[in-house]
Amino acid sequence: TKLPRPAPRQVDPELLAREIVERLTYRIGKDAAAAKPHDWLHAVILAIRDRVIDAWIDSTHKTYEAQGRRVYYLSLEFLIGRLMRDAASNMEMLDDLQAALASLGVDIDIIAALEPDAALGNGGLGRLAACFMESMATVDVPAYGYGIRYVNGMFRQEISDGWQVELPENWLAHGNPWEFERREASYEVGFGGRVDPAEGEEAGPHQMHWKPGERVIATPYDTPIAGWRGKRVNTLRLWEAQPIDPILLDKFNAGDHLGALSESNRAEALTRVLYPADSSPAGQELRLRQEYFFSSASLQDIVRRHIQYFEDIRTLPDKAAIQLNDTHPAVAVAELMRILLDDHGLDFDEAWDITRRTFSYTNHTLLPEALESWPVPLFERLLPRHMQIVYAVNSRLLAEARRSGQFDDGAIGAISLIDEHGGRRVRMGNLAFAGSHSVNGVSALHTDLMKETVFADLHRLYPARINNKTNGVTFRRWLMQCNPGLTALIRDAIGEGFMDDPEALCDLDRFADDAAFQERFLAVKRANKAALADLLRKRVNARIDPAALFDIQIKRIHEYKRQLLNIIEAVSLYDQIRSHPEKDWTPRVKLFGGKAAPSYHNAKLIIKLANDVARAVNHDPAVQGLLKLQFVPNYNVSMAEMMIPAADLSEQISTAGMEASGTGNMKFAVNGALTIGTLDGANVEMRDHVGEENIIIFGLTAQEVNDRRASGYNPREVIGQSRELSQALDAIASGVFSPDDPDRYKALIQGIHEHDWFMVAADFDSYSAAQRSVDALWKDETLWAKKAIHNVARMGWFSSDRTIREYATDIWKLPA
Ligand code: DL6
Repeated sequence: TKLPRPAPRQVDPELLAREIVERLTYRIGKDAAAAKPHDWLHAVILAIRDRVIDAWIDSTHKTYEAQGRRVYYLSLEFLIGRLMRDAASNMEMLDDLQAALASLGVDIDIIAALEPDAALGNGGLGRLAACFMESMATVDVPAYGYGIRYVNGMFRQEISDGWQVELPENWLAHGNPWEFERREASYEVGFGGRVDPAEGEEAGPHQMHWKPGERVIATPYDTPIAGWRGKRVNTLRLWEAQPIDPILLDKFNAGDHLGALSESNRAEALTRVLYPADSSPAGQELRLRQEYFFSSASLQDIVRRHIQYFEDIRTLPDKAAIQLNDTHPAVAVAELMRILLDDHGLDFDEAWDITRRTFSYTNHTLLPEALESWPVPLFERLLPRHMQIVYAVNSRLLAEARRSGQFDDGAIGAISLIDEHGGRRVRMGNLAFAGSHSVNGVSALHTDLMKETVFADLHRLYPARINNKTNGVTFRRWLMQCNPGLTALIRDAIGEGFMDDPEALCDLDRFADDAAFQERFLAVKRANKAALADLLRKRVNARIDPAALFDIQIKRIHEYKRQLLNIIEAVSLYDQIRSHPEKDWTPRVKLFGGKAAPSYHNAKLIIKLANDVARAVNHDPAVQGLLKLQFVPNYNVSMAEMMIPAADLSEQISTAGMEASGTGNMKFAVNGALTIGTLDGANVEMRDHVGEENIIIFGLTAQEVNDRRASGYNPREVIGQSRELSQALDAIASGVFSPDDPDRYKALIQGIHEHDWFMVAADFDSYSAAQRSVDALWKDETLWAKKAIHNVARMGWFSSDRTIREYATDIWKLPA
């Protein structure tokens, strides 16, 4: 029988205003006179959400009816940011919402700014997962995102006396109107305990019985993610850990009030915090517990759904494509094997075949310190059954490698799931590789390097497995929402086609030389710069001139990303301006933003250096108006949405071969900033798309970096040959910028003299020359505008819709 469904709703401002007031009254319990801005925000979100729900239910029906394959995106991070505008815009109700709120006397900008940034991620990897969720819904891929509902996401950064201070970010403080708790879909997740052979006549030879010593409940919270024009709404399912017994009453009654809550506290600690370590594994046991917790809950959920609809576990790969976002969920490979062997009694080879056909894995970094591995004793204690499975898989893997006859003992050791150097460790990258039918990198260069470095031997064994899927970003958030001025201008020029097909932006190319268009384009940029200047004046009391060139580097602080190169170059420029104030310098504002992992000493020191240099430069009357530095505290998704549309120059200056892709680089270019960058990550493909005359490339290539290191790179010699560089380094090392602690930067600068692992000295002169060419170009406003317009026009390929279509066709094998 057909059950009644609500009729589709029209959107018009009057109706919407009534709906908002109704939510305010009956869900929040206030009338308009008593409502505070937070109440309005909640009421608005509920009104948008209710419309999203209609589309959500339709999408779920459509998926069930199609009986096709679904995608499950497992990620320890989803850096989704604010959702209100995103959802309203994708549901095509933003204009009506604005009008509805205006009729109620509510300022949309004021309430939008109150929505907390859902910062459930560190940086690029987590933000990519958020872009992918939106693009999967947009291109009509039936998908679930699975992750953790951290109570405290990425820390809030304050700057105190120039130093980073980390404070907890409490995004759930006012509740989260977007999510739905689904207690009925909870699962138990076990840890520790013992493993016995399964009993009973039917038990297969590989079947075991794992009796965990500790169990917690995983409860899901679902957030609907609406695609563009509300075509499909997918689900982001985030797990929270809860105790089996919230309170141990016998202990409580015996007077042990704290002991009575110990189990509850232990369970809740599991999903309490996001590890704020970017590109390096948090060594803590808690991290492995988090990884297994969310992998197990997600796998149980996927298998339960499959059995419910398709009954036969053997058809899992036909109905489920599970994408592992980096190695954080790699233990899911062993978990699915456990479920197939122990719960479904399959034999080993069949279980392994199903597993491999179900999983695929994306690698996001080649940094050796970021390749996750866990000490065998820890893994064995926490996951005794999974350890057995890893050994069993490994013995078959190594036997296959030996049989192929191509590998010596060294190569066999590199293929092994167990690293035997020093203490024995389980290599999660190798486990993910072995357990997947597809392994992809995130830019062409990164994928090539994966084949040559970390996975060289596994690639020889399985040459068809590695493939490339160059990252992309969603243009809904990173152009249409964050830059309404530019969006309106583009729409005027080429129509609305680019909103549904970002590659249609190429029509804009023909306006690059159009003087009237250039003028409007520059006016939009100036307005965005003025808005940012205004925000920074309010936030940090910064005085910056919107007429100056805005040169921006925003990303996690890491030595390989080379914020240090940028700061040293700024010191050198400062020096030159003071020596030659009569020259025709291009006025520049250098903005920095980003968080450092709390335990990363040099990264925190680089933040302090940026602030020290800023203080000296900004207070020096000799450079007033020509150079200004500002470190913007607490860089996050919302701040990116303000800074990127205001940028003239985008700094993408990592040591070549070290940035897997970058996605900030793409966001800047589509908003009309020119890139100054190395041939690293996706910069290489950006150059190919925008044209080499429209991007400023400098420095060593990845191959040259390798060759220099191999042939005994001598930074002292390089420094000796560059007067500008040696003067800047000496100034920093001798305490010119840190008179209160002259030795503060001695060791940091000494590192450049002694080994310069990140090739700061090697690239300095080339970077500095590139910056002076930027100065010269800035003086030719017409040429600058032309290049910037070409950037916007030619970046359509970097839409995450394109990336997702490639995943869907090549990896998930969904119908086109
Ligand atoms: O693929 C998304 C993003 C890339 O754009 C960055 O280049 C890369 O550094 C980042 N990787 C990580 C690694 N974390 N771990 N593991 O965040 O991925």
